[in-house]
Amino acid sequence: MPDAANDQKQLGDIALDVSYLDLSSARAQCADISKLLGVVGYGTERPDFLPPPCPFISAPLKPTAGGAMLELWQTSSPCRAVTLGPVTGTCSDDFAFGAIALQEARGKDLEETIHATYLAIFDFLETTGFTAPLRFWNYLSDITREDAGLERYRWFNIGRQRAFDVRLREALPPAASGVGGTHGASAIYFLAAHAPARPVENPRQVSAFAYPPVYGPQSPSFSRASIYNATATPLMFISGTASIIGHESRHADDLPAQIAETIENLHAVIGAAGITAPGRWAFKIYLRNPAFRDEVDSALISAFGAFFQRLYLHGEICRAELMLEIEAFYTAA
Ligand code: 3EB
Repeated sequence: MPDAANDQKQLGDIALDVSYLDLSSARAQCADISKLLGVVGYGTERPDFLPPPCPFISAPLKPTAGGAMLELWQTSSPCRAVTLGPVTGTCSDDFAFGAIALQEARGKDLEETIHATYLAIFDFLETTGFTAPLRFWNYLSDITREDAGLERYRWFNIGRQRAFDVRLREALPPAASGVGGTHGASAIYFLAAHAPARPVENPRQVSAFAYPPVYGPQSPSFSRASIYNATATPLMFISGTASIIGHESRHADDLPAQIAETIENLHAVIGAAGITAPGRWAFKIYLRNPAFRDEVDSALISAFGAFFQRLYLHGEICRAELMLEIEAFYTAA
């Protein structure tokens, strides 16, 4: 079983799609970048075969299988590159993609860096007319380390929310993932559209933005999932999902139980979104220990079948007791 099972379908009517590919498979896909929104690298810097206009960011996470993997976001209309401040991005008719490699900072400086970065993202969104962020990925180095009296993830949450307070047009935050990098610079990337997605919460969990102060002075600003219906085929973005019930982590040090609880949470949020139609799924799985991979993979196959993409990454989950976190992207087929 390859680390990322991948069926090479044509995009056709699908307005947005992701592929997780190794370098040799990606090479062919990158020959024509006209509909490529952007590329994220895991365990690799920018590949030499990727033409310069296409945005690329190297994420500070490595594939659990070793080697390199690329995440390719493709759409069905032509993409043009747009760079604005620290954001390198693209716009198609329906979607925008952007990425920022962060300067390392500590403590209050980290809060300021995150605040400035999110303000720059909103500048990009306003300038391009893609005013609705659909999905953020936040990969933060040393995410659980304490810096100047506060955990780095908590400084991050304060900086992000300060930007959302003044610039986010929607009442509820978009879907997101927040994961600790294992090497190299922190990175943020995002997808945006002209109209917002509909936020979806998980009935088994307290909304992250309503977490009590025990998790930090500023609760994390993300929705558990969102549904985007403005394209011909509905899309669903599921945020990083872990073994959390209510607001509490469950099953510390019990891998099988954390896997089962995480899958229950995925089912719950899919149910809350009302997704029943068959479609294409892509899962990104963050593992505290690469050795967890086979056990998680068999559980995911039992739960969802083998015909979807899976990308396994070694990352630090933002609570010390959590062993894995799973995010997903769905497009009705
Ligand atoms: C949690 O449920 C796990 O801060 O953007 C998951 C998804 C997590 C997104 C974020 C954090 C974020 O609290 C961590």
